[in-house]
Amino acid sequence: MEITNDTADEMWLRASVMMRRANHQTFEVNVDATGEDAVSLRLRSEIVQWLRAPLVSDSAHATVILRTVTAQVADGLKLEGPAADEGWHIHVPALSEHEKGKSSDPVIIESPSTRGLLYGFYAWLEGAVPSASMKPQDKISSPDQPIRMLDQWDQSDGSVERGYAGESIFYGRWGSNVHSEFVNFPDRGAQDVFRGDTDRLIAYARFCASVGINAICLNNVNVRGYAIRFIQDPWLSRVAQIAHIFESFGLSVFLSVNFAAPRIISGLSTLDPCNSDVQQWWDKTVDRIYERIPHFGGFVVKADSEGEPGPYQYGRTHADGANMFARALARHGGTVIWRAFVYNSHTDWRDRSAAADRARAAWENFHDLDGKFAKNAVLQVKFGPVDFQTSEPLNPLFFAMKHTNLIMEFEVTAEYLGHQIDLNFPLPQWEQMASWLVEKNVPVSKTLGLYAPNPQLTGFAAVSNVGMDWNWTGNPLAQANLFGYGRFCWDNNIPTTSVSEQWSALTFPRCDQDHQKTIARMLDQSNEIYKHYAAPLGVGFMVNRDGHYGPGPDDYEFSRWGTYHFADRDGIGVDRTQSNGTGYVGLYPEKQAKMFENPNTTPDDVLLFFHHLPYAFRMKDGRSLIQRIYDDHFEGAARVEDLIRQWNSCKKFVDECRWKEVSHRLLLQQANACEWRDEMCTFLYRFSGISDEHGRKINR
Ligand code: GCW
Repeated sequence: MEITNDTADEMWLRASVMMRRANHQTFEVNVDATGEDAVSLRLRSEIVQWLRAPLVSDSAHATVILRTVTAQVADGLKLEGPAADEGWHIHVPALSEHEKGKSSDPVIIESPSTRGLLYGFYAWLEGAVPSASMKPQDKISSPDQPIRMLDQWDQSDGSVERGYAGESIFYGRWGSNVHSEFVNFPDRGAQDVFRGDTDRLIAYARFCASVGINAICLNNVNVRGYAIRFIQDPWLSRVAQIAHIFESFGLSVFLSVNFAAPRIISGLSTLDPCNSDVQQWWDKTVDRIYERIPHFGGFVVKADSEGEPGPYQYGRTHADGANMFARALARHGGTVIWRAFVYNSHTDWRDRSAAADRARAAWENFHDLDGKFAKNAVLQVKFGPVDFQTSEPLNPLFFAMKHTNLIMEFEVTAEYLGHQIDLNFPLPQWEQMASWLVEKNVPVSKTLGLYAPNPQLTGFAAVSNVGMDWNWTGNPLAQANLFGYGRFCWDNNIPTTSVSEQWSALTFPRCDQDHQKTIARMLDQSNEIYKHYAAPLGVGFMVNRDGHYGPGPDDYEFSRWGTYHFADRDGIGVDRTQSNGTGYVGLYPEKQAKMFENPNTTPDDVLLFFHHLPYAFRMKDGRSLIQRIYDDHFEGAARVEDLIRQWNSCKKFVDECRWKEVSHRLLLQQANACEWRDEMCTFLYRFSGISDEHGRKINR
């Protein structure tokens, strides 16, 4: 199979693809991963395809050598951390020697594992593109987190929950463009099918591996329809085919399961996780999965949340629920990932008590269970306590769980961040969240897993943003978000600018360096710009309820979803203080609690998350709260024009297709930003009666 599929965009491998096409250099490659396991086979085929090079058995004459070594890769160079075995060391000889093909000084890529060799190979390939330097050097790198996972919210009918890039690349509907051999299951008349576009899945798996992603969950956490049956044949055999592709690129494959599957599939009368029939049902199911997928990663479970079934119905805890799956999976080395996104959506906006504060929910449901989860169970906690908003403080559960394996969850998909229409590169947000964990100079790479009972079971997961769109992500620039996520999982402290510049150089290799930097700058500014014109200062959920794009300041305000901003004639924001509010602040360790209790020490970004403040409240910069909100919204909208100007300056360096697609979306973003500005300013002016000091015109 060819590396690129002409119908698919090459994302950040574009530069490498171009290099490959133009390359007249001849390589001779020696690789000591000679086994027949899936990763070794894939590594060898990737090398042959990318370098158009023969594999030679004699390393003495090779120009590129890939070899497995111990963590002590070279004199004085050692791979470290909980995922050291996935790290790599690359030795690049001086360019001139290498060009002359001096076999005495080959490129050397080494790692303790074949998976690490694959990562090292891509890293070398990316670094070897003509625009990047190819100085003689030794580079050594290992991932900060052992779990670097993507969650697909793809559904068996081909739709993607919160997906903004077309249909699922995995599943489709009968009659749409799917390969017929994937359709005819003996389940008579099923409309939902596996798409069977193997080329696209291979391409996606390669993108994931090229940025070090090592785990993937293949279906949405809301497990509906035929997806409930993915754990059984005949669906399981299709899942196994997909799993085989991803495993060959070093990704462990997970499935989301429905807690009620034993009843739905086999008619069991109870789902009580402590009932032996239920346990046995899962044991058998898991056994069958491992017969088909011997390296299966495990399950992801959303229970007792947003209408999904769970252990509460049987008077059991989430640890009871998780441990039932953990027991079944442990016999095969699998893991259960249990989501902490559990809240009661039936609240009343008039109720301002602690019990009605949705921000407390994850903590209330889980903090007591610390230490009660099985060793192969991981708790997956959204970064913020509410729901992937533009600005939230770090979920206090990260401080409370001292004996539990933890994953921090993000969205690469832009659910609340502009639907991949508005430019929004969220790396700064992720880094900020992770940095909150840093204490006493212990880096995030260590703090997240500091107390994990199993240091191998800690890391990040994020909802992916790809679909069948020609460019994978709807907005070609949103490819950077996927790339950035991989880089961030690998190196938790990687500076935003270095990621955006790297991505832009790899993705726009025909662009000159200045304009590559212009594109990178657009990305770097984008998250801040979006935050300026969306819900102000961490108050959250002013988004349109119908799909979460654009303003809807009242949409959630009087609903039962428990996400309120409480704007009224006197002020805006949620009082979560200990002295006067819901007491949420008290869930943090003392240092943070002290900072959040006082509006003058609370970071502006999350000010209204923690405090209900009068419009005249003096901000740190001397402006009144209301003026600051007006100013931010005007500034945010104006800065979108700036983005448009910057993109226009790139026109002659970017192919027409991508240029037009991005231009079109920037215009939509401009309209969206103006709508946010006008609606928010009008909304708050109506309540406060306080005019904008600058007398700017609000259009509505
Ligand atoms: O943010 C909310 C989304 C739901 C999602 C849920 C979750 C998969 O709006 O679409 O459901 O979070 O994370 O479970």
